[in-house]
Amino acid sequence: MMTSLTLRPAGREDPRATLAASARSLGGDRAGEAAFFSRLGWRFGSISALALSLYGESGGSELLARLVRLLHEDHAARPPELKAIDAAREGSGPWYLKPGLAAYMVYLDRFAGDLAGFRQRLPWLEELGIDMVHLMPFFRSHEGNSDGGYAVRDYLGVDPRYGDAAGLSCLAQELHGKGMHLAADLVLNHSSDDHAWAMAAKAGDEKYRNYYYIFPDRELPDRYEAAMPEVFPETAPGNFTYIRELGAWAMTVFHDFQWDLNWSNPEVFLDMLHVLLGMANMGIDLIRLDAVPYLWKRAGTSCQNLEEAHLIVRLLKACADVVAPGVAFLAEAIVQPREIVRYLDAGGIAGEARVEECQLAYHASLMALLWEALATRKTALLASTFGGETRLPPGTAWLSYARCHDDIGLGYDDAKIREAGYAPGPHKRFLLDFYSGRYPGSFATGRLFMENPATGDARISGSCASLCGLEAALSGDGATPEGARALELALRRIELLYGLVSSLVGIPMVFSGDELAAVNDYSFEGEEGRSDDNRWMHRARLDWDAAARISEKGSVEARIYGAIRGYLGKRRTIAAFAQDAAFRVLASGSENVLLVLRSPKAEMERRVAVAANFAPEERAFPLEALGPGFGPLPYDLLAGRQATVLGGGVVLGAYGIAWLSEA
Ligand code: OTU
Repeated sequence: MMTSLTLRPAGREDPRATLAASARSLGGDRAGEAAFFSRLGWRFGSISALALSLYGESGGSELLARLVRLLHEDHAARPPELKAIDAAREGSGPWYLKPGLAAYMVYLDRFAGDLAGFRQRLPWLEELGIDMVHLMPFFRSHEGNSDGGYAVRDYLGVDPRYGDAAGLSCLAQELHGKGMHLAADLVLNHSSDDHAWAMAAKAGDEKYRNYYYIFPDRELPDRYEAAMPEVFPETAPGNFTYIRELGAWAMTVFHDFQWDLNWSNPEVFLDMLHVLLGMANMGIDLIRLDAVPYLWKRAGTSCQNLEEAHLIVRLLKACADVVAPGVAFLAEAIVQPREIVRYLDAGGIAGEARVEECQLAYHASLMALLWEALATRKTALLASTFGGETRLPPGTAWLSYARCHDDIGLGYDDAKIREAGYAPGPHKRFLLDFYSGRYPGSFATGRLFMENPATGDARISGSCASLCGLEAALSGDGATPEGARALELALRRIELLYGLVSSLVGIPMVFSGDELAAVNDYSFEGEEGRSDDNRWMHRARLDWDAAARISEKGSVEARIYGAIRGYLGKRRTIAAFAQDAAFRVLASGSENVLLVLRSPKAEMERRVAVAANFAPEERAFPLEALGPGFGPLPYDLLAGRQATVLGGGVVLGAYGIAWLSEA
């Protein structure tokens, strides 16, 4: 297939010309081939430089030739309709910057059973205002406990419980037909211990033993352990597991059945690249790179965010640009704020702006800050951290969210915590107590996740609604004035969080169940393989009886569904809330009020100020805080009327949020 292609190391000669000449000699899909070779020429410099710097010692040019052959084959296998989408996307701006784009994260089985059921439920998402669906892991995974599908056994094999590859492609096509997009996980840091590679390793196959980090004794594992934190200290302490069949230790940073893949082995790179391109060829538009900070390990370091992890993402990206240029990457990097942005780094050569790593990343810092502000009622840390963020490089955007399937990690910048007047340790303790309901007067019903007595660390589990106080309010007496107030405040907190997620920055994401204010589900406690992982309490099974209540006036479901649908719908019409519109935190003069000015790219469009009150009582901020342009009575796009201005102060109700438009 590749016989006429001459590979040259990146030198003075223009590889584009060489490759285009090779392309001309090929038959078949001429236009497709020409496009492939033109993109290969465009990205070849990066591909060869990255491959050589990562794997140069393990046979550089041979590896490069195999890599290009793989790209060519996976491109040949790319269905024509996806190539047509690629071509269309290359001609327009990035699809994920489409105005108003909103995402939804959902478990197939908990929402609709399987792929076929999911297609029937699509109208639910369309009605809500969703245009991108992230299906939680659906490839075949570990028997028994599979860590919610994050221990993958067959990277391109759709779990028969959900359907098959054809069903997935049909869903992708249907979504594309509706102008919607599909996101899915590439769990690239580790495979399941019953994946064929791990099985071969256990059977004594040397090649596959080298796919993992396997050590004959504790010498290296102990050196690694000295500097590595633990991800699941309660249920999977340590980062290594003794494997009887191997008579050796495997690196298992997550659970003991999730073996870390050895990305310093180029064979792993090539196989996983093929998996990535295979996913792209199924019609997946956005590939979520699970646990991406962990991709490279070096004894003596935390084994997170190492430079080589970034190089791997860059190499994967350059390769995807050649085969499936319409596909984007989403970084799942739940790490320190300053580390997260590095996965969105844009590089590129003079005059040619292009994204070198991921186009999107979860805004985990914003998520954690929102919960911090809700507990403290104060916006100092949120304002200083969020306000101090630099603008993202062109072509990238945040995915903003309040809740997802994971725990809430309290990842803040210690210096900023001190600036806000707290001590990092006690402040974290307070938040943990608050959200696990131990703090006197807390409204939240949550639990600690993975408490580590050695470090005092823990994270938080619980659904958005329960952490906002709905579970407690519903168990109280709604007929009493206190009960009614507790319910009202809980609902307002949910509205506040989703209102901010929809307007502060980036693309909003709804976590399935939140649109119905689903409270914690404790049935996981009796379920095998789940009882020791309390993240299951916030992974809602969508309650379709509750869903029917969205048309019942006065119901909790109608209220929250209506609010979220309203945010997503209104956001679509507001140029200042575009994914790449600028933001600036303004001084509100109130410790409870966050004030953020959003400015659209086009100057003739109106700016919009987002004002949010984190106190359970009314608050006001001075009209002048908005600066000139908003007039004496700013218009609140959310309420659909002019804001209340009293004595020069803009009034916000308890937990109130307003989207104030320039006159
Ligand atoms: C991810 O999360 C997934 O979202 C989890 O559901 C998986 O269990 C896990 O990977 C293993 O595949 O530690 O507590 O910086 O924080 O990857 C969740 C990223 C996790 C990690 C994150 C991980």
